[in-house]
Amino acid sequence: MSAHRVPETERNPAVSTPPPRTPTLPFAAALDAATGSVSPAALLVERRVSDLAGLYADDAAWQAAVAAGDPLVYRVCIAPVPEVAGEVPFSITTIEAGAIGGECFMTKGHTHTAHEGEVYIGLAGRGLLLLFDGAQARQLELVPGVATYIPPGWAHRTANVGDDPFRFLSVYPGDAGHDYEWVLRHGMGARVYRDGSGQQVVSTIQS
Ligand code: S6P
Ligand code: ZN
Repeated sequence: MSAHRVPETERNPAVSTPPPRTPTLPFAAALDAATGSVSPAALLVERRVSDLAGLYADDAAWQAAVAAGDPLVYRVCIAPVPEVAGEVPFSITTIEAGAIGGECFMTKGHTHTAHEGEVYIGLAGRGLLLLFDGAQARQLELVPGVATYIPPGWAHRTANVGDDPFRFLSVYPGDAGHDYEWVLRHGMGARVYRDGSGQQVVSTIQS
């Protein structure tokens, strides 16, 4: 039996074809593990302490850090790949070494709005990847030579647990989408503190 075919003339182009855009051409990018640059890059996102309202446990320490110069916490250098279905964007995140109220410098953290995963690859320094699905929390060491997998449905955040800048490459589906509100409301199931030359992970899951 032959499949039913809609004649070309009867198709609604507004429904069956995605909006026209310039096709992305193949390209190579230079990744600099010493500076965190991606070249060519389309965008550099910078997050300072003041951009991280409501994320650190010690709000007084957060306010003091804003008042004391509002230092840069992390930046993301993003390759020129469109964030649309079918494309695979990538970027390098650099988190500076530091802490607020003892809690390690970290990214905002987000969930993907689509059921899509992601891969993080360690490039420099020492980091911890925090994962939370709303019930279970996991923490994975992220250092050079290690790739970590973030499954669909898991919120993710990274923290610098070392004394030098921590850098990693992220590669994700173009239609993943980013929801920051979920992490603001639910947290990450754990917080990471500096503890001498190491780190201490404290669970925040209520039992
Ligand atoms: C994107 C990927 C990373 C983060 C970056 C900054 O899906 O997970 O590129 O965007 O590490 O973190 P955040 O939580 O501020 O987006
Ligand atoms: Zn992500």
